[in-house]
Amino acid sequence: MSEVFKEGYFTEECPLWPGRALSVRIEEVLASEETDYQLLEIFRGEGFGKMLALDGKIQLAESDEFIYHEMFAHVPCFAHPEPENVLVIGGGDGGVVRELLKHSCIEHIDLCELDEEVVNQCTRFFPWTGKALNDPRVDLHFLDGSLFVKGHPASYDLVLVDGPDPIGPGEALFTKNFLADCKRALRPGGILVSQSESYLLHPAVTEEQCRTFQELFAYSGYYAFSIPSYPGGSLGFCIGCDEHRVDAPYRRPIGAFVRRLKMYSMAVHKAAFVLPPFWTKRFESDEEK
Ligand code: SPD
Repeated sequence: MSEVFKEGYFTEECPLWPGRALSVRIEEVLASEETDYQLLEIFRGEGFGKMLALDGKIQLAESDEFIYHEMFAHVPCFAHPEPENVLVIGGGDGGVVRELLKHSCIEHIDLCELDEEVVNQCTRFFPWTGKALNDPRVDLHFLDGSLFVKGHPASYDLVLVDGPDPIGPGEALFTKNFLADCKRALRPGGILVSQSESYLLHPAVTEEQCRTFQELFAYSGYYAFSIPSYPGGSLGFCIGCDEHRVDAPYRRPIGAFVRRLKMYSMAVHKAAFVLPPFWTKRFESDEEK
């Protein structure tokens, strides 16, 4: 049993935000195993429902995963005129794939997840996300995303990097080399999105990621949203495209699609990119400050 299960609580701590912790009272431990790559734990947390943690870091909570996954999938999908072919790196819980599959224009998704056991356990304990991975439009690849994308032909309309924190193996997914490889796998007009932590809790990590996206793409941005199950209660994604802005939708959800969304709307898409001056000033030139 993990050290993070102490006195009936799961506690997440991280050197990226020292001296602070997020604790959740455990109602029931459902799985705890050392896979070939990491410590995987699934438990019921009071107020959050079933939760997944990898190496002591919360990845998923039943109560609010829709916030993360809708914002991750629909912002780039609706910013693109007609995405057909998509690569997801990480995301073995299936949540982002579930949201991508709501777009009838998407014909094919490659999902590259290092740890097959994440898919096995999520399919068992989180069928509402995991079962999306059985869709015939999805191909699963169990290998390191940085190897999969290196030298890959420019064939994707969207590349989505559902990375863990930039500590240990996850660090590679935050490097400029890796993100440049992801960019090279995009077709013209393609969009790259990457989990970029909370600008409130991890400002240095988010700032560096934003600068990398600015260097790589003609148009880039960071969008943020509130989500209580991650430390700091917020998270965000960097997004980049070489052909057009991505901070407003190109298309809009209509009809039955609107009823399948709990988080995403056109207004939420645009609002998520609006950030306060204490943050935007970091990116102003000396003359603008
Ligand atoms: N510190 C928050 C890291 C979130 C990482 N990814 C979550 C995976 C959900 N599909």
